[in-house]
Amino acid sequence: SMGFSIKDGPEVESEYYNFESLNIPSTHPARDMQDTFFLDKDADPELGKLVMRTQTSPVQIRTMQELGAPLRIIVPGRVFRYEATDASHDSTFYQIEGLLIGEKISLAHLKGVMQEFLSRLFRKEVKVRFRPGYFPFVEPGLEMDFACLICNQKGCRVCKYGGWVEFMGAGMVHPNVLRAGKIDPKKYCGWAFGVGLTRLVMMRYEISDIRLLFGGDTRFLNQF
Ligand code: 2U9
Repeated sequence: SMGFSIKDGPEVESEYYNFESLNIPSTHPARDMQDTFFLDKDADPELGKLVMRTQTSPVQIRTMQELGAPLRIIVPGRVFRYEATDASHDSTFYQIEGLLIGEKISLAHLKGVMQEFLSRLFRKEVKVRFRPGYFPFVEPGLEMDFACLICNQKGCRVCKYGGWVEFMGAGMVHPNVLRAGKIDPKKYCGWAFGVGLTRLVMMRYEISDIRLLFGGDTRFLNQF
């Protein structure tokens, strides 16, 4: 209802779309074998090795190349990380990312869109705030919190007694990333955001161990 289209794309990606095009150089720690599932096959000489996508962002690059600017899309999907599992980490989880590209777009638009999104999701006014953050694909980058709805900011377990719940990362799309998407950074700019959907689900249903969601135990899954 805010004019975003929903897009999806491959879960097996090339190093180029998963990393290089997103301004993540080969020296970046995220490229380490400890963090990424690599397949034995190469994509093609120019696109590098095949990997399980670590975020849905390659879909945004592909869509920029396909449709150009202006653009307004939401990209939900499954992503993969090669890491030890514990109650809050699993090797598979869901993300929702968003991308808005146009002329004279600012972070004020992002704040408005996210405030509206959360208010509709929770069916009441929700306050949000920005904090500085760093992600290679955006500049400036930021993290966004919302005012805790469980305790009205009085302090509870969900907000760890701070009154704010960490919600997502976001920022203005880096000019290198726009160029990778064949969009002219002199004419267009925009923002992107990423939300860990699985984390939101855990909060919504008070699930204390992420592994329950993909563990395949039907006694747990049947309640939904
Ligand atoms: C393009 C350009 C920029 C998407 C972004 C984040 C910040 C972020 C995390 C949220 C929780 C990953 O699931 S998580 O662990 N994501 O913090 N994502 S900006 O930025 C993009 C995406 C695509 C072309």
